[in-house]
Amino acid sequence: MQKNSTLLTAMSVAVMIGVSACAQGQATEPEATSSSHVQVTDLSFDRAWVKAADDGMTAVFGELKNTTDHDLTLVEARYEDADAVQLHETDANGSGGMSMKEKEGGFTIPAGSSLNLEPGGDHIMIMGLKKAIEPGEEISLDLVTADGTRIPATAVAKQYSGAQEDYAPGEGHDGH
Ligand SMILES: [Cu+2]
Repeated sequence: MQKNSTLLTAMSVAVMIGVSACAQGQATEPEATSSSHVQVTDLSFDRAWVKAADDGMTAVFGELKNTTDHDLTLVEARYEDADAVQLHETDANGSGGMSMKEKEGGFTIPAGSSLNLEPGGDHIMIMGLKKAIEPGEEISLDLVTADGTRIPATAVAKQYSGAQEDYAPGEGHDGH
């Protein structure tokens, strides 16, 4: 009984956070449920994959699916075994190639719709790998939306030779 009502509270809190950030104050975080498999996720990351890499940078792709009736914004992604994770967009760099940079304001996924993260487009950039990501390996990520919801996700590593866009933080630079 006690357990059930706690669960219900956690679920309605999670729903409320989606509607109003103000709900956070009195909520004793639904942290207690994190060890169980309760899914309160209204954003899913389908067919997620990561480019296998020994070191340096790599990128995560897949389909971000918003099943709510309001827009969601992904503002942050976290991955333990790297120095930094950024949300990137890719643009023509004006000299015939492609370059990528941090997407200001994050990724917006429209209500009831999807955003595809794919090579040559938006992607989650992992920088400063602390250990290799081998093909076939599954990595765990956390996605964080603008309302503070944390969504655990996994991505399977694939060998992939594309997605070699230059990284251009701030002003343009040439990669050589
Ligand atoms: Cu990138």
